[in-house]
Amino acid sequence: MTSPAVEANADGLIGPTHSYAGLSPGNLASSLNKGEASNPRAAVLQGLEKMKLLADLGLPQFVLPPHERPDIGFLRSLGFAGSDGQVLETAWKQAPSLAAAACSASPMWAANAATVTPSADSADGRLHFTPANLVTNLHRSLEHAQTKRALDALFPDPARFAVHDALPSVGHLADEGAANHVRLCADHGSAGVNLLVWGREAWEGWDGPYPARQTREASEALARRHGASGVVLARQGKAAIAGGTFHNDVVCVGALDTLFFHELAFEDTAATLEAVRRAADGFEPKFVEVSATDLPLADAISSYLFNSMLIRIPGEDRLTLICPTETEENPRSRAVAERIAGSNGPIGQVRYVDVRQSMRNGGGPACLRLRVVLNEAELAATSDAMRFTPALHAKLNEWAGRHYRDELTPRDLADPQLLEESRGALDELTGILSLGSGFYPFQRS
Ligand code: SUG
Repeated sequence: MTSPAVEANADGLIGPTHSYAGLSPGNLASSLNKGEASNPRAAVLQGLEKMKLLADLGLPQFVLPPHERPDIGFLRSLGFAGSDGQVLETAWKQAPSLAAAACSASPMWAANAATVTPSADSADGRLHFTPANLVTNLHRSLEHAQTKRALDALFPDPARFAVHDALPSVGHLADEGAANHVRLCADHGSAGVNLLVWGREAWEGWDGPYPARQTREASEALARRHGASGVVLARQGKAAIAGGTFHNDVVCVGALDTLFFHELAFEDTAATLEAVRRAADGFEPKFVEVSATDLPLADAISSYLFNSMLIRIPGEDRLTLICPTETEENPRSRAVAERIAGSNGPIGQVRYVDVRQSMRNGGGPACLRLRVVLNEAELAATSDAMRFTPALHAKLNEWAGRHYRDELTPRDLADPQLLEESRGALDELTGILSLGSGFYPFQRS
């Protein structure tokens, strides 16, 4: 069934504990910047500017609230006791790695929030979401329950939206959400191809230097529970993972009929492209491949050319690639981006955005957003209060200016005062985004 639809973005609002704690092995930027001071205020403002750009270009834009961090409930579940401040202080003294996990602002990377199947592709005609269990990294495994709450708030009508629980939190079903999913289609409202990229099989012996974060079994389960059509499963390139491609979206992005990817993205490129071609119903997919000669994998990863947003600006024929400024600063990456935009292929324009604070943790423009295809009735059924507008932008800028620090070292995360500041910020945000009382755990106790 085809009905007119648009692609909206829901971005993770960057939280007050944004920091560089080196929590993600295999994510080279996270390891490289471990221990550096961060600037949470600059980070959240950069994220808001990106949302503004997309909203100004005519794409519906939503805000997903940060999670409560430090996650005192998690630390209590591990036996730390006393007042909330004491829990935090003792955890930092006795188990700093657990405490660091409890403080991460990682829910900002909304591409990992969930896997999304638009209603045009689902068996029951609803729009399906499965929050990702993110079990590969401890700090990220704490996200899915609150992510579900946020998605329930943004997509409240169960007749139109199915917000599932995460897959069981076990390594066999390790799932990283939309970062390993690309949807191709003739237009957003018609049936698409759902390319699900996995890194390892649940029972295989994994011997790579870095974790493969998505299992084949998890990807299959997502497709099954969403009743997704047009499914293509593909194995991520092992060499890509070994080089620091912790999610497929570090080396691949797709939109409408176009798949833009690095030569090493898939283990078997020819078979993957052939399967996509076969699954495409009523359109001819366009493949834009970049060779390792033109752009060595290491440059692709440090400059995040492929972690760009690929969008069609309303009224334009060709696609626009929204890259991070790091792409512009890398001569090889920039040359590739400009050559592609200068050719007469499907991508006609490149723009650059500054999301440096997030980039230093391995999160580019594409990581910060969850794409959701919505038909008119679905768009009308979303939460108005979570829609990004100039008025909300002004409010959030002012709110961040009052609540966020402009410098945070990993050591500051142990400060009970930061806990109070963060809660104060989130309490006020609950009202701004109309999230309802008890949205955050600290509001319920
Ligand atoms: O899961 N970084 C995130 C980055 C996620 C990027 N998302 C996508 N590619 N879609 C991760 O590795 C680092 C946190 C730290 O080290 O403090 C972190 O979690």
